[in-house]
This record gives sequence, C-alpha cells and structure tokens, in this order.
Amino acid sequence: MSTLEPLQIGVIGAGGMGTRHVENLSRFVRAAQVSAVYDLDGQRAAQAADIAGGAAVLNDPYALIRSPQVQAVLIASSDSTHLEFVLACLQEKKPVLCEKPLAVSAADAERILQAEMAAGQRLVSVGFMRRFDPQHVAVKQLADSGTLGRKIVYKGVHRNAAIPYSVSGKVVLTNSAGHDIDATRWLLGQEIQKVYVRGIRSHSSFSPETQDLLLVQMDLSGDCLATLEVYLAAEYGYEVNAEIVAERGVISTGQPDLALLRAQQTRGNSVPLEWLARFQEAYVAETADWVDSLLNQRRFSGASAWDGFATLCVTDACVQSLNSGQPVAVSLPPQPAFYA
Ligand code: ISE
Repeated sequence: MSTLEPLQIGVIGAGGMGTRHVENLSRFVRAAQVSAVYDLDGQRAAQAADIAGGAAVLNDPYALIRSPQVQAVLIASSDSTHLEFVLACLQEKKPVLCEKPLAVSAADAERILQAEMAAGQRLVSVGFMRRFDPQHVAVKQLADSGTLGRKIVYKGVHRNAAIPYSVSGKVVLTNSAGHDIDATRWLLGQEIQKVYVRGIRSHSSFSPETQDLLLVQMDLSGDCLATLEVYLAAEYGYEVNAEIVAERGVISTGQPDLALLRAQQTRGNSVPLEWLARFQEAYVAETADWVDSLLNQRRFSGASAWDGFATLCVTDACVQSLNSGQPVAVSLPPQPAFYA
C-alpha cells in the first residue's frame, strides 16, 4: 500500500463503538480516511458517514467489503456477526480490525484461523484496546522489566455501571470478560490452563436468570494464579483495574484521572460512566497503530487472530465451569508457526 495516500477504511457497524472509531479515525489518524460505512440502521450509518466528511453509505456489508474504495475494514457490529464479516474480508484478502470478541466460540474463531492461514497473510487484528491503554502499558513495562522478580498473581477488576439488558453469564463472559482474559494472557505472558467461575445476580430486581457478577479463578502456565471480578451493574461508574503481584513488589494501574475533585463533601477522583470515555486514548492509539502497520507493512502491535482464538478457548471453559460449578481445564491447541 502507498504511504502517500490515506488508507481508505470501510466501517461495519455504526453504534456507539463504530461511531467512535469513525470519529477517531477522521479526527486523529491523519493517514486514514473512512470511505464507507454500513449499519443495519441506515440513518445511523448516514450520521457516522457525515462525521467522516461524506463517506459512502452502503446498505450491504459484503458490498462494502468488496468495494474497490475500501482497502481495509473495521468491524464494530454485534458480536454474532463478526465471524461472517471477518471470513468475507479474508476471502477478499483485505486487512480487518475486528472488535472483540473475534467470534462467539472457539470453534468459530478456529474457522478464522484456518481461513487466514489459507490466505497466507496475517490480515486479522482484534480490538482488545487495553493493550494500548497507557496505564496497562506502564504496568506491563514494569512487570516485564525484571526488577520485581517473577510475576505470581494477576488481579483484574472490571466494573460497568449498568446492564443494558438482562444479561446471562455466557454473554458477560463473551462480551465483557474477554477483555480480562486477554489482559491476563498479555500482561503475564502466560497461557490460562484452568478456570473456575461462579456467578450471581447482584440486584434482586433483575430477572432470575441474570448473572451479572462473575468471579473467575485461573491457573496459568507459569505457576501464576489470577482472579477476576467482572461486574456489570456496579452503579457508581465504569472502572477497570489491573494488578500484578510479583516476588518483590506489586504493580497496579493508577487512577486514570488527572484532576483531584472536591465537591459535595467528597475529595477524590471522578469515575467515568462508560468505556468510550475511559479508554478513548487507547482506542485512538489502537486504530493509529493499525493504520500505520498497514501503510508501513509491519506487524500490528495489538492482538492477533490467535489471541482472539486463545481468549475464546478460555471463554468456552469459563462458560462450562459457570454451568457445571466445577473447575474446567482450558483446551488450547499448540500455536501454529504462522502466528509465532
Ligand atoms: C463492551 O463491549 C466493551 O468493550 C467494554 O470495554 C466492556 O467494559 C463492556 O462490558 C462491554 O460490553
């Protein structure tokens, strides 16, 4: 791809996340231009296309993927649509940044691995944006510096303010906890081998089948342990914390806020309401890195299709553990050389 012209990007899905990507690409990533937008809701697509300064609004996602005006595709549609759209991009040999989860099961994600290997090129990237969050990056740098010795324990906290719908444990695991599973693998540099998951309904007003608060315990390949709290109805705001306990110290993400707020008899830091605000810097860095990697023919610094697949292998084991009440071993095949 030429480094002189901006990379022409087609965006599939113009909900909150897709629209934010369109805004970020248009405002902050000079080397990119959003050339086409698709959404099931044509009006939403048109609004996003406006933000991009008049991108084409297409009413067929596969036409967008095939379009000669689209050199790379960003998928931000609902989770269950990711598989087919990514496969269509691979068929066209077009690079694709797919929002997490890569698919809704490891078996589906494996189809993507097979198709990508058959295409003979690394074309698929996955939007685990915490890998670009300055705080998470700082934690990883310190943990990997070696000064604190071996990593022993990872503790993740992931709280959303409110559930948008009556949520099942499986959806929490696939749609939300995937971030924490990826962060555990990435920050520790180890694979998750065994999981034990318990879930409850946090508010008695929620429908009986809701499981919006999950506690996950994990054993990792390098003798590390991990625990995750994934809580979707925390009410007070949106918060993600990562902590690594090492032999000679403990490293945690600090407060993301720059200002100390004093108001209403309280002194402290404000908490955002949702992820688009909390991770804005990370989303910009992620898309900028993706575009730069394509224009300069280098590897994307974020998650690959293999990472998306490995996360779903853990997710599948978590769903099994939640349903059975038993610890479950993760079945992860050996990593093909293609993904080394
Ligand atoms: C959402 O899709 C995200 O990606 C957020 O980061 C996560 O916190 C939220 O639970 C998901 O629904």
